[in-house]
Amino acid sequence: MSDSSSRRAFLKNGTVGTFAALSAGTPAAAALSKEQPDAPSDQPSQKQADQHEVQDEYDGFSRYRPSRGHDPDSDYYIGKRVPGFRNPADGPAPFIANDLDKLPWKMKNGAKEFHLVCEPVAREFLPGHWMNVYGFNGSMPGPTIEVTQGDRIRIIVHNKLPEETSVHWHGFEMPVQYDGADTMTQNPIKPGKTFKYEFDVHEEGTFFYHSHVAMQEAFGMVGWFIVHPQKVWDPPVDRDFGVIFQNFRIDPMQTVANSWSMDWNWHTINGRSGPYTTPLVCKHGERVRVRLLDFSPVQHHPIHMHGHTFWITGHEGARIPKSAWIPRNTELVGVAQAADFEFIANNPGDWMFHCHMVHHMMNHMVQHVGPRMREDAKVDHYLTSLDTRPRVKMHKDPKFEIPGYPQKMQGMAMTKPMMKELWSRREVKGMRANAMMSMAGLMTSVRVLPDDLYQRVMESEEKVPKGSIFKEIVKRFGTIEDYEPAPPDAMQNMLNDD
Ligand SMILES: [Cu+2]
Repeated sequence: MSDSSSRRAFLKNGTVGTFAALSAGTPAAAALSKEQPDAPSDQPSQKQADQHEVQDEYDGFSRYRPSRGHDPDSDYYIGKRVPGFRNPADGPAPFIANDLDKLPWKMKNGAKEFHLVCEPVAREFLPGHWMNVYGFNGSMPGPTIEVTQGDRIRIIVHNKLPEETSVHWHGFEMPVQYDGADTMTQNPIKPGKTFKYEFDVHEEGTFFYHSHVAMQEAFGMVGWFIVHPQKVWDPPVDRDFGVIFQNFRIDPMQTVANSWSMDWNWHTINGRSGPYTTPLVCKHGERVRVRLLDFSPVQHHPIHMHGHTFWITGHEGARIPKSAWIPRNTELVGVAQAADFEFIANNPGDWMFHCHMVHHMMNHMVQHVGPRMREDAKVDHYLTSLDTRPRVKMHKDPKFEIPGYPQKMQGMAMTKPMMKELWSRREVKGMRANAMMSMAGLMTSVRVLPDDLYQRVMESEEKVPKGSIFKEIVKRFGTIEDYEPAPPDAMQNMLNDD
């Protein structure tokens, strides 16, 4: 057990001892709670590391139960400056963008050197349903570039697309020749060619990269570019998640986005549609950051989180001074904007985290056609045979053969293999048996789990029955007498047998 986790166990168990004065409400606690966040702001020293102690409660706000605190002007109102368990001396919490890789680098001639490959990509939006999009290094969105403030970086961009491109480093203040805005700042990178971008990163925050060709943006060409600050942001978080929200127009019978469209029917979070989106799993009491980027072609997303109130602590430009942080439960994130949500996970359960636009909470919502899936048609076939597009087989189920919306729309064609794949993921273990029915499009969930349940879900290999984790949370934190488990076979009438 590490020092920090033993301190944590110590504090959670409420053992009386050296730290008894930290109990909320004592004069010492009040003094500490004022002093701690204002600790000297250089690199964390050993002294600071030793000082990183956390409390269960701050000015009436508890990290373990729903609460707001006593005074809206308090630093700790709705958990505003309540620190996570992580010791800032250990550096920033690892950045996690589920379902996306990180782009490796090597130190060369004084710079972190990355190789970024622009290419057509097949992406599995839902189990078994692959869409043909554009991306980077085999992924859409592309792999995450992660650096530290002050780094010099070199990115060699390889163009393996069948057309010209350029890559823009969104938000960075660098020498203009590397801005990637063809043809204003560079010649386009021709197919098969490379281009070198190199600059010093003096900023810190939530950035991203993307093709600077508009139609390629609508094909999905984006990726995270996270810059960790040299000094860990205060207060420290335990989790640092990233989710990229995108819209695509992919007509029935097609697998290729219509990048000219002004309407959108497929929606992805990190390249997957609900319920294939991966839940953000954290432990009860932790401080959590979710960085959210809207890289949809034209539509904005009001992002709502259930069961918690979060603070907006940063935007795509920079970290926001604490005096300007805003508490919300719904934040509107516009196209090409990013927002950093931070909250204390003080309310255990499986909580929806989603765009609140009705049409963004569905998959393949297409007027007069209904929710039809299709088999693969490769992007190269598509582009070379526009007049004779490959036929795509439709599902045989009669309820999907009748045009008409919404009366004939009887749910998504969810096959048994799809359901099996959805439930094979560790992150959904123990959710209610019908949880997958409630998530589509731009929807995912934040799971707040007590330590032992977190261990069962995320770290153990034991079989966890559907609904068992949720029921246990109701038992501990709710009213079990009022709780009805989901009927185990409710998904059956949604299933399409082919
Ligand atoms: Cu939306």
